[in-house]
Amino acid sequence: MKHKTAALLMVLLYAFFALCGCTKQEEPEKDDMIVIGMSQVGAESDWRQADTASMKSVFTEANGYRLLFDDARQEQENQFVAIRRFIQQKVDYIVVMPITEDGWDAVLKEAKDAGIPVILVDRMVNVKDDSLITAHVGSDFYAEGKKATDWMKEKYSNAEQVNIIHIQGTKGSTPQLGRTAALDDAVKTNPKWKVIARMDGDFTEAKTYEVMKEYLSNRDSLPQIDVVYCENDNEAYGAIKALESFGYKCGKDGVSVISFDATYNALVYCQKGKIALTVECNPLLGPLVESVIKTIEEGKVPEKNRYVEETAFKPEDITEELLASRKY
Ligand code: GYE
Repeated sequence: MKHKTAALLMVLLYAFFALCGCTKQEEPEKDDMIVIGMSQVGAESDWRQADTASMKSVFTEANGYRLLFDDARQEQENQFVAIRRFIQQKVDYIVVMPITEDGWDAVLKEAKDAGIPVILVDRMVNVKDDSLITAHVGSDFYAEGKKATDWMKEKYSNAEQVNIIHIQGTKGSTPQLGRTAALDDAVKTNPKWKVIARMDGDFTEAKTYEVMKEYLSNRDSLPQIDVVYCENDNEAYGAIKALESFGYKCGKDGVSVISFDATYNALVYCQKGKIALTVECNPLLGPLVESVIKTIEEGKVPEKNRYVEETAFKPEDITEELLASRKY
């Protein structure tokens, strides 16, 4: 009897707390959490995975954030869908790594009309109204490309002719546009440089391996290859694999493979001499995005554009200490 009364009391108490929404399960959302809707490009490269890891390590519940993360799988349309969902969910900030630059006016206007600040990471967008973007953090891709072409100028200063294969990244993306423009400009001012082939590697190893193998399958009728300018590390791995499978030597006295990002594996390739130059592109952008958000939370205006410091590595620059300390 006693037990029955106690059980009844428990049920009544539970019903009472459930009604006023005070039970443990029905705990209201902690409204001091900053909610971030993030639309990431995909997982196409080592760089991208390091970038995602950096974001996820900063925007944790322990740090006061609720992160709604969406992987667009390299499709811009998926980014639009995710952003519209974030707007409906009334997130506090929208963080976007835009795949390509064009086509953003409408969806970003919707975010602005909803009063949600948009922070761009890594890549940029091409919009008529600059006020659609609150801030951008990332790299100066033209400057990265120039580091590569400056190195080429020095390396081939006495060459009669320099034959270049150019493997591009995702067409219309900011890193592709910047790194391509730097090469194009350098080709214009170096009459001995010749782009003998230009292919789309979409920033992936698999695609580059495929297009390079196809190209090299006519090996006997091909001119000499001096440089393969790959717009990221993963493209360089695919290119090296294809070149070696056709008997080409990559490195000193062979083909100079250039890459961008300088992630850990590329540094190892470079140490072995297979990559002649790897230009750094820093993916650890989580802390910078957080500093933009903190600035806004303090009621201040963040810097509109923030570029990260970067360098470039040749085989002789790769020390064991560098490899041991590399975080991506
Ligand atoms: O270089 C490449 C990635 O946008 C900077 O995208 C980024 C580029 C990076 O897939 O590896």
